[in-house]
Amino acid sequence: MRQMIFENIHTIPTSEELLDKAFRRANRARKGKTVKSESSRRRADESMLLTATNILSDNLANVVRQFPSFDNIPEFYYELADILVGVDVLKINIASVQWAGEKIHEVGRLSVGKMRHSSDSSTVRKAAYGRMSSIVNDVDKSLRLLNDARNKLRKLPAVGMEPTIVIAGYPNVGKSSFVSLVSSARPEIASYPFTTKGLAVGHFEIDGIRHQIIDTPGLLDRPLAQRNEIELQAISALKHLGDVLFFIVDPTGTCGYEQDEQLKLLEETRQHIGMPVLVAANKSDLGEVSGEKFDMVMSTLTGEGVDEVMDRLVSMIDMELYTQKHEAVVDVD
Ligand SMILES: Nc1nc2c(ncn2[C@@H]2O[C@H](COP(=O)(O)OP(=O)(O)O)[C@@H](O)[C@H]2O)c(=O)[nH]1
Ligand SMILES: [Mg+2]
Repeated sequence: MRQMIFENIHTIPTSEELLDKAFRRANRARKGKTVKSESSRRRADESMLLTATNILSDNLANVVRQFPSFDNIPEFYYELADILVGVDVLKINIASVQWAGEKIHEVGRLSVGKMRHSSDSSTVRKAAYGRMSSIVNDVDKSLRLLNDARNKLRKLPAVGMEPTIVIAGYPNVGKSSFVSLVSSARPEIASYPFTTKGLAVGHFEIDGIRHQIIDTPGLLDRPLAQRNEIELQAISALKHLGDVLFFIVDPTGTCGYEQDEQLKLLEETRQHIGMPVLVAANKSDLGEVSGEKFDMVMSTLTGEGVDEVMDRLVSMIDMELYTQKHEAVVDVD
């Protein structure tokens, strides 16, 4: 199952587009109605006003409804939304739009009431139009901000809720080779802001349970000291996604990095990411590897040790914690 948290938010109209649509429909509602008598004129005005009220309040409510309740989304998405836009900013602007929708509803209702006791229904309607326009124009900034947010948020990766292994290690140690080797199909690339390469997501099944394995090119493959604040947050958001971290070392150094350098990155990553870590030495086909610094030894070229690594990774996933993490998640339609 993939999470659809922000993917389905439609384009959010500007105030001008909203008002245009509402008054155009209202004019159409008048058509076909005779305006010969005062009572028929009033009926036409009433029908126009109701149409405009409904279109505006429904559309504004619809904007609000499309955003998830931020208290119920997985922490991974919460943190990313916070980095990209700011959850407080989102909440404030969503609340403004909600307020506008409710206010318009109220103005419409009161004005229709007023119309019934007035001899000039068209003046009442126009006054109501004016108030509605100014309410909608007042939230134009919020609508634009939410539309920008929507454009950013919908690019967040749609990742599954399966138990998840996150991979780390310097470039060329064999991360991609490992993901390809253990995945049942070609890894999919999920876009992830802050890295042009996206996340490579593979799947496999063990004991009838679907798991996912995620390679994070450009994120967990170099020292944190070279990162800016945003990148650090983007990395730290990964801890909400992963249940276990798999760190691959190439002790042969053919990757172009010394083993000591790689082990330094390991320690940093271990501290920053806050999940259980399994360390494997890869490329065992190239020569003997002394095992003390590594939990496992493998070769993604020959496949040696890979099954054992997989068993170990899966057994390290704390399923109780995993369940807790996902309990709060509600489906968003
Ligand atoms: N000899 C040997 N080469 C490997 C092994 N695993 C990966 N490689 C090679 O190392 C290079 C980098 O591998 P890749 O999976 O792209 O590393 P990544 O940058 O960590 O994703 C490629 O040329 C692979 O063929 C291995 O177990 N043994
Ligand atoms: Mg790679």
